[in-house]
Amino acid sequence: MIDRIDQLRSEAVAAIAAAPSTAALEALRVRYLGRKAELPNLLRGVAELPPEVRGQVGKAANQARQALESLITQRGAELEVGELQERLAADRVDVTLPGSPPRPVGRHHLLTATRREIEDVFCGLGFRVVEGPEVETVYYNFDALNHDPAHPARARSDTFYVADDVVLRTHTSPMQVRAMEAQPPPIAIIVPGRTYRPDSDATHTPQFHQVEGLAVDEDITLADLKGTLLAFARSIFGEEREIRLRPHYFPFTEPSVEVDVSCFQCNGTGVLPDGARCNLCKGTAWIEILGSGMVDPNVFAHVRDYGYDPERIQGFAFGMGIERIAMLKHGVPDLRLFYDNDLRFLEQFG
Ligand code: 2U9
Repeated sequence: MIDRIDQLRSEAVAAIAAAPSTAALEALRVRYLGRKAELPNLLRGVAELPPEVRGQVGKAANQARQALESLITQRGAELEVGELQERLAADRVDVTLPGSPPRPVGRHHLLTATRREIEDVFCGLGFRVVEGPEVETVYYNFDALNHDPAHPARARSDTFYVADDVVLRTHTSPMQVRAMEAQPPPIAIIVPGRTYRPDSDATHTPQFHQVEGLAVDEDITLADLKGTLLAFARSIFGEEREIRLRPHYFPFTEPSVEVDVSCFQCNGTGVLPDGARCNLCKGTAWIEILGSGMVDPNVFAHVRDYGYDPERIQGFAFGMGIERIAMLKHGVPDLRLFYDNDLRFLEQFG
């Protein structure tokens, strides 16, 4: 009987030491120490054994049971540690990973990139960016900007009318009037945004984009206008550029000028290195980029009550088409490319 106990004990010791998991260990515990197992059964029968072997067998069986119990406890602890490590390794979440699969990064449309570039230049010169409504009243779009009641731009054929006194703004100038109503001088703002005119051909789309600017103070002169626009032209078209002002007419400025930049293809010579006439400036050495002028006192008269006394203050204003600036700077041959959404065009920029 002692031999059997020793045999059971060594068999169980080997199996417990090799148990691959806590589940397998539990199965071994049932097999060797469970209610129906051989060793406990033997222990229960010890009382019925003859007295001369009772003590020896009881002792051996008891020691075997205790040894197996402590081995199982020890092996169980080992397995639990190992299994916990495995679970931790398998379940680990890397909180530094992106929350969702990375998407391809997009790019700015060339018109957006150009608008931002223009905004950057004027912000650097102390201007603030202001935006306003695209649906405007006739008062802000025309009357307050010194447009004669018979001005041709007011015609139903030249402006999108939403109602008799409401239009899609034909320029961003209305917002400059609103900005003056909101703030006394000095003021220096630029107003980028969508504008609308019912033109549609190779060089006009019914919706286009403008940036207009306005600077008003007691001592603003045409020299400030020229210095500001020279800095702008050089930032956008290159530090070697010059500008020139040509007399013009706009309803809201007096005097008014059109502004040219020296041609950046032929370096302001009108001639290409091979002697051919420059095709960009058509041999004139200059390229028109925008319109501007000193704000007409009649415009200030509309905002006199907001601190703009035409006798005390003066200012300059300018306006440019973002499409035109982008086409010139990047050699875009056709305005419609901006609106076709052809990726072969869009992916060349930004
Ligand atoms: C106020 C007073 C004056 C804004 C100005 C221009 C000249 C101009 C055109 C450029 C090309 C429009 O996009 S375009 O067709 N604009 O030439 N704009 S001065 O003058 C203002 C604006 C607001 C209160």
